[in-house]
Amino acid sequence: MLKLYGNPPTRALRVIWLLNELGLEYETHTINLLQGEARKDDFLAINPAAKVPVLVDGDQVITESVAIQLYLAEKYPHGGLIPESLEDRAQMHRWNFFLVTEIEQPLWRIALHTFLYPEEQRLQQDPDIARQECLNMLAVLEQHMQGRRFVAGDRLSVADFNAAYTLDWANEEDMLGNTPALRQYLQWMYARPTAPPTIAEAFAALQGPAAVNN
Ligand SMILES: N[C@@H](CCC(=O)N[C@@H](CS)C(=O)NCC(=O)O)C(=O)O
Repeated sequence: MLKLYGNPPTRALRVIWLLNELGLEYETHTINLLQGEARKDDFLAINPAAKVPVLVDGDQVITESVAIQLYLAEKYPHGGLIPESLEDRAQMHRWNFFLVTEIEQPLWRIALHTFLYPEEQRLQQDPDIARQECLNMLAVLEQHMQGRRFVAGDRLSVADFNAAYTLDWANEEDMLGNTPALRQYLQWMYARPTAPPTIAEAFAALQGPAAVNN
């Protein structure tokens, strides 16, 4: 059976969405990052980068959340999540790269320099700079999504599950105020019956029922 290392609210959500969408069974292996479980020898043997998610499929070990999404979509073509035409596939790849390099990258810097790095390593100005960079790139995606239902071509593809998770993250940082098309798109994507918890829901679940009611 497929094994997924990593759990919500991490980037494992990108993979969980694909697994749900394709109706696949899998085992979850929880890795507690805060307790350093990703740095233990048994996990480092699977991913020397000490990061989640990781998918293990028989002898195949795949890291990188978007690479895992693409692997699953190709291996299980019944979902039709890889566009058939070269042109639409190129657009899917274009937006997948854009999402991780232009939108996720500044979001990650904000997380690193506001709470993940020890205080003495945090760069004071970087969160503001990263925020502006991210807003600029969100405006580009907003423009692209005018009148569109899907990121690449005219049907659902891997880029949509990547976009929805990454935009949910941007939403957590309150960055979608000037992007009505992205807010609408996010609503459509999370209305899918296969949608995993949002990042906020996953954090609330980690903190237990009292936190959800607060
Ligand atoms: N580019 C990687 C990033 C993976 C990543 O940074 N995952 C985070 C959790 S969302 C992690 O494991 N962080 C542990 C650390 O950085 O020490 C991917 O998309 O899979």
